[in-house]
Amino acid sequence: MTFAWRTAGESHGPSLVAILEGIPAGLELDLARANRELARRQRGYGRGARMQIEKDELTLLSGMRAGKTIGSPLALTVPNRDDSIESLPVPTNPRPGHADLAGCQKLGVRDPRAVLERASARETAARVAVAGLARQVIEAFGVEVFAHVIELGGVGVREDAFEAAGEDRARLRRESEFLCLDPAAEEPLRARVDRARDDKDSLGGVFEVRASGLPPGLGSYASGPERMTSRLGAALFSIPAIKGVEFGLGFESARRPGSEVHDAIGLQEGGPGPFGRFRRATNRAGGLEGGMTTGEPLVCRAAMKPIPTLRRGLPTVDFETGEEVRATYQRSDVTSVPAASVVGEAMVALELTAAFLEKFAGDSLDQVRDGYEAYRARLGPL
Ligand code: EPS
Repeated sequence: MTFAWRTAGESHGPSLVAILEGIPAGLELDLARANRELARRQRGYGRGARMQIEKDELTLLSGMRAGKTIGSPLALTVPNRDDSIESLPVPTNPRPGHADLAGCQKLGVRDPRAVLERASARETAARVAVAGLARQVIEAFGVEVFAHVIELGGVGVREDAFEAAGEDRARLRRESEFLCLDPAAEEPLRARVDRARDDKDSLGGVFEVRASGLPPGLGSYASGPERMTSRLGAALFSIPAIKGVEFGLGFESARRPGSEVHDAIGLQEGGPGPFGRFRRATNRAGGLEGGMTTGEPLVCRAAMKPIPTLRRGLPTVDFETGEEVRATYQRSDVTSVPAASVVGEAMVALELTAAFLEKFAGDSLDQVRDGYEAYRARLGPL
């Protein structure tokens, strides 16, 4: 079965739901692993009242027997505690920056709730649940995907935060209110969010996603849409509010001469490593060349705009009166960049899983492993 997933559900409907197919049979699935990701998505300093209400947890309805996948579609739900969709007021004006106005025009209605219930970033909880299951395939082959916040409201963490954190990174991120890796940045970040809250404003930021343990050759140089760069870019841009994505040096590579951009190819000391005998002294490409993974760590960053629901209400127009008014405020987050980093990690993990299962296709995990081992063996002399 081809790898594919889809979500459904409104922000204040009874439940978010998702179907995931193409996971090979015989994978031991750890549901708690996925629920930990859901809990992490709810975290972060600057989130609003909704996260106090919800306790996102998935229920798996199909695709598993005796703790293992059976090769059939996995169906899951993440119920909403706030399921008040039928009683919530209809906003009389569209919020600038949200899907409200273009969505109303698209549907030919003056009911932003018809649009915002699905356009809300609440949908990303379903994606995190799907990824929390799917990524267990690539984790079984040693692939680790890790996201952390590197900037929020213009306040940055130290540039070498990932390297400096080393093996402590999971702990540092767990202990951070911003899911970042620089303890010294916590205080200025908190102050920045407090100031925005006092100003009745909202804040965006940047997160970084890294993936290690990837074999070279995932993706394709042969067709544009199959390039890993296209696929990962689309995956990250599919997250609401993402305005920019870069890989490796990204925009900076446009400013440098070629000799300071490309990663020289050398030989590994001590013979073939897990993925052949070639090694890069640098990884400015961020683990992608020619639309394929290089075997070096994948490094990508995504920029998130501030949430468009502001306590101070941005200028807009009332649908009924045609008068210029301030957008209605019900509740929202001051920032959800930490949550977005969890979603970004999930989207990258999903796309890598898809590409991995395309290259090493198999109906069972054993068959996938056979393909993977044969590929690795061929990389030995290469
Ligand atoms: C979200 C739930 C929403 C928002 C947020 C994402 O809850 P509510 O709208 O009921 O307060 O907190 O939605 C947005 C940021 C947005 O722009 O729509 C969640 O679960 O992540």
